[in-house]
Amino acid sequence: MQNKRFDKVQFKKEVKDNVKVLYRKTIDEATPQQVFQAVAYAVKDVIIDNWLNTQETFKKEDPKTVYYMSMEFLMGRALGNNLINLTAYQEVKEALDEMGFDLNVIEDQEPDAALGNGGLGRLAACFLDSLATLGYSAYGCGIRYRYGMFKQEIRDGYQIEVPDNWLKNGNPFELRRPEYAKEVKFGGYVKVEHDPATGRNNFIQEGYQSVMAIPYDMPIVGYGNGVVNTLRIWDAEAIDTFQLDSFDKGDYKKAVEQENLAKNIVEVLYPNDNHYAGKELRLKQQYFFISASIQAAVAKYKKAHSDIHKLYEKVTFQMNDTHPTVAVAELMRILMDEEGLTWEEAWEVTTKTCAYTNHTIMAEALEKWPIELFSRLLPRIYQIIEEINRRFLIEINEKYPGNQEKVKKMAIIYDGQIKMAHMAIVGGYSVNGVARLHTEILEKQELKDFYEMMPEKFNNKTNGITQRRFLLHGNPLLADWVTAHIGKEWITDLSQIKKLELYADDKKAQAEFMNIKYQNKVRLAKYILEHNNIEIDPRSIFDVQVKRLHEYKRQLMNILHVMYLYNKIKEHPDMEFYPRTFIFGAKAAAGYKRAKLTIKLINSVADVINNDASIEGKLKVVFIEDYRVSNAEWIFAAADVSEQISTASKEASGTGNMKFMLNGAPTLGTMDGANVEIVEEVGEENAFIFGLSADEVINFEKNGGYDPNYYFNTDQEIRQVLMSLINGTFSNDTEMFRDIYDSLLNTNSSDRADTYFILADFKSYAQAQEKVEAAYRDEEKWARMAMLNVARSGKFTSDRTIQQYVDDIWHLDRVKVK
Ligand code: 4GP
Repeated sequence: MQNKRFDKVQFKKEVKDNVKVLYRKTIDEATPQQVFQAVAYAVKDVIIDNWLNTQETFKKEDPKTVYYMSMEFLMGRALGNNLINLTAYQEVKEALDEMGFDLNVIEDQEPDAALGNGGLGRLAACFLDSLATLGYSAYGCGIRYRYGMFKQEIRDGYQIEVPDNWLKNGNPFELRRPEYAKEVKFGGYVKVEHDPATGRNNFIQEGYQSVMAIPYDMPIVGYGNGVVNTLRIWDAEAIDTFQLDSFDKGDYKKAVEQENLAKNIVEVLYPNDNHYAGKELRLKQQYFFISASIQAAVAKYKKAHSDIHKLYEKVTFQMNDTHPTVAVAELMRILMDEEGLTWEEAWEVTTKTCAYTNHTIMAEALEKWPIELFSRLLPRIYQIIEEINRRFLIEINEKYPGNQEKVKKMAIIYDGQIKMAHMAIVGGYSVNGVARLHTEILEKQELKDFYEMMPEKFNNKTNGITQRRFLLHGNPLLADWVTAHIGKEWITDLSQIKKLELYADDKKAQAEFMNIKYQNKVRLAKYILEHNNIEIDPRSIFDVQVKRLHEYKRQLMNILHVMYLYNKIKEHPDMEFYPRTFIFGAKAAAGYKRAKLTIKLINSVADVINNDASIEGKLKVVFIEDYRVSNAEWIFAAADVSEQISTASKEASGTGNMKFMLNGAPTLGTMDGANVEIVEEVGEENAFIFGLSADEVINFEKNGGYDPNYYFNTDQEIRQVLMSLINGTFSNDTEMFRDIYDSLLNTNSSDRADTYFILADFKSYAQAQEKVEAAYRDEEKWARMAMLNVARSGKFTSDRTIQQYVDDIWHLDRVKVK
C-alpha cells in the first residue's frame, strides 16, 4: 500500500480486532458478512491516512477542482477495487488465505453500490477512478439513495423488481460528515425588498419547507499514487423542529411535512435509462443535491479565497446530462442573493464555471419541466430562469432579427415548459457529446441551432472505461498474462497495450490467450449453473449482449435471430453448425412494458430451445438474472462475441462495447456510437459490421419510405420467425407476444411500425453472424482477431477521456501526493 506500507501481521490483527469491536465475536465465530466488514474497516484505515494526506496536499497546492455533478454513480463493489488501487490485492489475499478465508468469497459479501441505471452512471464511476489515478482534485456529487437500482428476479420468465436495501448492513467505507450539512429550501414564495443602501432589490424566500442535506463521503482511491478523492453523496434529514424560525415555532403540521419531505427525497433511484419520468419528486431530488453541492463548493472556495468573482479559476461544475442542470440557476442565486453580485457579475462567473455533457439523442430523455410545477417548487430559481430566458431571447433577436422559428426552437421557456438542455447550453461554457458520431449528430441535427449560434462551446469527448476494474480486477488471468508479456505500465497507460500486437501471430501466445478465455468461460458457466440452473458448454461460442433493456438497443433483433437459427437447425438437422450460447443480461425500467415483455420473450425462447433434445445442445439461451457491475466483470472476461447492435444514430457511445474489446471479444455491431471508433482502431477485418448507417436511418426518419411489411411479405424466413411470435411456438397463450408482433408490422400508436428498423437490418445481421461462425471455426484467425482487439483498445481508457476533459474543458492542475 502507498505511504503506509502493507504489514501483514498488523493487518491480520486489525481484522480480528475489528470483528471483536464490531460484533463481540472471535474471528472463528464471525459470519462471512462480518468478516467482510472487518476487512473493509482494516482497509479503510489505510485509505484514511492517504485521504488525509491528499487533502493536506490539496490545501497546500490549491489546485483547481472539478465537481462532477451526477444523479447517478454506478460504483459497484468497493473492496476489491480499493485493494487493486492500493496495490495491495495480492498481499491481502495472502493474509486472508493464511487466516483461512478466500478473498473472492469475502468480496462477494459486499452489495453493489447500484446508485445508477446504466451507461451514464457507470461512466461517472470510471471517471472518478481516472481522476484520482491521474492526480486531479475532484469531487463526485450525488445522492445517497436509500434504495439503489432494484434487484431483478426472474420468475416464470418475467422480471420482478425487488428493493435493493444496500445499506442494511451498513456501508463500511463511507463517512458521515454532519459538520458540512446544508439547508435546502422548497416552495413558499419570494418576497422582494428594496434596499435603499445598495439601491438593489433583495429576494427572500418565505413560507418554504426545508430539509437538511447531510453529506456522506466515500473515498476514491487512485491507482498506486497515494491520492484519495471524494465521492460526496447527500442524505436528507428533517430540520429539527426547534430550529423552525420563530414565526413557525410550534407548527406541528409543518414539522411533519418537513419530516416526510426528508424521508421521501432520497428514498429511491428512479430506474429509468435514456428516459425521463417528469415526476415532482425527481425535480426535488435534483435541486436537493445540486443546491447542497454548490453551497458546499462555494463555502470551500471561500475558506481559501476572498474574491468570489474568480470562482471559475478554482472550481468547475460538470453537469452529467440534464439532470443536474438546475446548477446554472442555483449558482446564479447563490452569487446574487447570498454573495451580493450583480446579475452581470454572477452571469460571468456562472458561464465560466458550468459545463454540460449530453448522453443521448433520445427525445424522451431530454428533460422539460412544466412551469407550473417548477415555479411552485422552486420559486426563486424559476424567477432566475425567466430572466436568463428573457436575456437570451434578446440575444437571439439580435443575431436573427424577427426570426420566430429560432425563438421557438431555442428558447429556454416555451409552450409552458422549461427546457433544461437549453439552459445548460446557454448557461455553460462547454457542451460535449460522448463519441464522435454522437457529437456530429448533436451539431448537425439535435442541437443544430445552438451549434450555429455558439460553435465554440461544442466539443467531443469519446467515452472510456477504467482498465483497473474491467481488466485488472475483473479478469486477473488475462491481466497477469498481459503484464508478463509487456510489463505493467498498461495499468496506468493503456496505450502501452499496443505492444501485444507483436504476439498476435505467435502460436504459443495464441494458445495461451485462448486458454485464458476458456478458463474465464468455465468460471462464467459455473456462475450460470449456480444462479440459473442452466448447463452450458464452455466450448461453445459465448455470444453476449448485456446492457439495459431498451428498444433502440434491439435485444429483440438478437432473440429473433436466435429463433431464426432454431428454425434452421430444426429444418436441416445435418447442417454444419458451431455450438452457440446466447447470453443476455438486462434490466428493464419498471414501467417499460414492451421492454419487460422482451425479457419474457427471451426466457420463453430459452425454455423451448434449451429443452429441445432434438437440437443436441447446439443452441443455448441464457438470461442472466440481475445483471450488475459485479457480475459484469465476469461476463466481459468470458465473452467471445460482443453484441452492439443498436439502431444506428441511437446509441450515443456505449461503454460496454469497450469493456468487451478490452477483454478480447470482437464487436458484432452497427456503425453507431463509439463502435465507429472501435472499428477505426481495430480494423474492419477484426469486427463484424452490418446494417443501416446513421445517415440512412435519419433519412428514413425524416423523409419516410421505410415499410417493414415489405420484408414480411417478401422474405419467407423473416415471416416464419415473426409468425412464431403468435402461433404458440413459444407460448401456449398465442396473444402473449402480440404487442411485439404488432410493434414490428402494424401499429396502433402514432409511431411508425418497427421504429428501430429491425426488419431492415435483420438479414445483414444474420449474414454478419454467419461470418462470426466462419471466423470462429478458424482457431488461429480467431485468436489473432481477439488479441488484436485487446491490443488496440488503448484509446478507450477513461484515463484518455479524462485527460481530454482536463485539456479542453476543465484545465485542472495535476497534483503529486508525497
Ligand atoms: C448513456 C448512453 O445511452 C450511452 O450510449 C453512453 O455510453 C452512456 O450514456 C455514457 O455516456 N445514456 C444514459 C442515459 O445512460 O440515461 O441517457
